[in-house]
Amino acid sequence: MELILKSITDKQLIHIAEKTLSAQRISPEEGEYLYLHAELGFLGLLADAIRVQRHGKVTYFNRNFHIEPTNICVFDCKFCSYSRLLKHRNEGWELSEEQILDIVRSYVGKPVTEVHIVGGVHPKMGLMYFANLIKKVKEILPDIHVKAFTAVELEYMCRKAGVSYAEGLQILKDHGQDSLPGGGAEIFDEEIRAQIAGDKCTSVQWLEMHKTAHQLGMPSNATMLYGHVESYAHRIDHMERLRILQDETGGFNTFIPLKFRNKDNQMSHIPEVSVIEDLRNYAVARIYMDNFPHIKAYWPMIGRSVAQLSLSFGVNDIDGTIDDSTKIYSMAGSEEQNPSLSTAQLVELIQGAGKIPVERDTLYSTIRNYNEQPLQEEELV
Ligand code: V47
Ligand code: SF4
Repeated sequence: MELILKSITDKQLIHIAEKTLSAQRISPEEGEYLYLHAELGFLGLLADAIRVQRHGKVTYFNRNFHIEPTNICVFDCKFCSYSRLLKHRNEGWELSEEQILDIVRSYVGKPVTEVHIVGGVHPKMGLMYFANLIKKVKEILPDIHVKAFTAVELEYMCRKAGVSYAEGLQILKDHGQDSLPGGGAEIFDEEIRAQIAGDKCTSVQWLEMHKTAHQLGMPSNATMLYGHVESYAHRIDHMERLRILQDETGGFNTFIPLKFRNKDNQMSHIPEVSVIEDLRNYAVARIYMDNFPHIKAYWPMIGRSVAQLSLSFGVNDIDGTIDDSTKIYSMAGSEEQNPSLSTAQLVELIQGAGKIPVERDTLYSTIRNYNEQPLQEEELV
């Protein structure tokens, strides 16, 4: 790294690299400077140095499945290819409680550790409906970690039920919800948010919901939808607001940059950014988010090859086996039309990138290191 720094003539970049390598936080201006002036190679080396310091070659994944109870939604986010507005509800799906529980039952005896439950915001599926559903999920799979509901869904549920965020989250926690996923954050800048997701919860509400969850002992993740109408300054502003909240609560596990995909939505006229931009973005996120332990590349959205590349640009987690149970990205144009990888395929993908595959639970406790305990023949069936 030092040799490479000597070949760089931009003093500002050298200063940022020195700060980063000595574990000093970079400022929003420096973050924006990286986006504007740093080459992919430089960003990759810096982000990888942080990754190696923190995680060595370890790359985490988990064994999980998704449940999407409905894609009928009262909101109208312009980038969303998945939802069907209430007025087009005949085109959407709405699983009954029994159908949802049947999905859960199909995982009895399988080695999954997490269920991820998110969907459209349906006016008839309220706080107590979901609280009771989670209780029933836990009756079927008592050891499963329930990561459920974005802050957008939670804000609506609490508003409709007439309870505070703390009261609503406590009810869900008492019924078995363990943590929150990171969706619904999009871009916090109020002007951009108004253009792309004007009718759902505000940025302040999103952050308040996660803060309240952390105070109640429910950890969470955070996402950022990038590569549409936002500028680099907006991405830095987004990450800065998260970094400040993380300093206060320490409740975030993972930061997940989500690339905007442009198929079949109201923003289809906006071209998607390049793979180079995806990798630059992962690297800046790793460098900027110094108090986030993990950076995740969500492979169903960027595809397996870019997920492999991202592991050299600061990413140390590639989510889970998924089991073909999410439609959000296939409907938005991802190259992954049936997102499902077996454990053997995930392990191979990570090893193929020269990293060490480690299966984790939702809270990043190690379940198994696959270099030390390789998959056995009988586990491949
Ligand atoms: O909030 C919707 C995004 C998110 C598009 O916490 C789109 O572990 C790109 O948050 N192009 C939901 N993105 C998914 C999500 C998530 C996924 C995996 C893991 C975790 C976690 C969270 O999907 C939405 C929105 O930002 N999204 N449409 C689209 N066209
Ligand atoms: Fe509804 Fe979520 Fe789609 Fe927005 S992103 S329209 S809140 S399902």
